[in-house]
Amino acid sequence: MRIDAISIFPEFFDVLDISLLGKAKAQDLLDVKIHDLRDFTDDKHRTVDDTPFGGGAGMLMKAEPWGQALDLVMTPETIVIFPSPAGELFKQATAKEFSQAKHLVFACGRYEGIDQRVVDYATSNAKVRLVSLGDYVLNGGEVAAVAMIEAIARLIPGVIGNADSLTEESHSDGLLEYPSYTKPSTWRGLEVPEVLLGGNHAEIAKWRKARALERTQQVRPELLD
Ligand code: 6GU
Repeated sequence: MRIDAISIFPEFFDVLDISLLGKAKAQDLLDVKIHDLRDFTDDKHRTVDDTPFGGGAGMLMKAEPWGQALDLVMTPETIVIFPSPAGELFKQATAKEFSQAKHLVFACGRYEGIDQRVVDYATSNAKVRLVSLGDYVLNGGEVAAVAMIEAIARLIPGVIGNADSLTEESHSDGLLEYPSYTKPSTWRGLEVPEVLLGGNHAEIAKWRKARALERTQQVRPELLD
């Protein structure tokens, strides 16, 4: 998969060189290119923002640097993702869907957002999604994009060595994951549940399903609706 990200803070993406994703990049399962939006300005101050028409607080990102940057990376098959608290919720199903794409572009805005015509322009030339991590506000799209890239990339075949670990985890079956334990079986007076110490796999599966349901009911009941 090819991923381009456009940002005025390319350093936010340095963490993608660490751990599994770094390995995936090294193995060419993942080709990530980060673009500095200021490279697409043509004034001495490399200006990317301006005041909003109609007034209001803060600054908006100007359209033309985005136009130049998108023209460089966007094709009709590209999914252009605008991280935004005003977008659809990013879920495991979204990560799964995006993991099957050939090319993603993350267009990371700062300040109060990007001139709407940039989204409209991208919509005319590619597939576009506005996507939010959740109901809170970040200072820009970079941290959200890094989180989404990690969630997406780990679903690409070969990125995670043990594919079984993808099917057992939280959200893969719509439930939160059951609790897990490792050795020793007694630690500081706390015991591992008895059923896990025997080898009855049917009983273990039943116990895990019950704990997953119980935990989901307690902390995320809306997931059961
Ligand atoms: Cl994707 N962007 C920003 N700026 N804030 C957010 C978000 C995204 N998701 C939740 N809050």
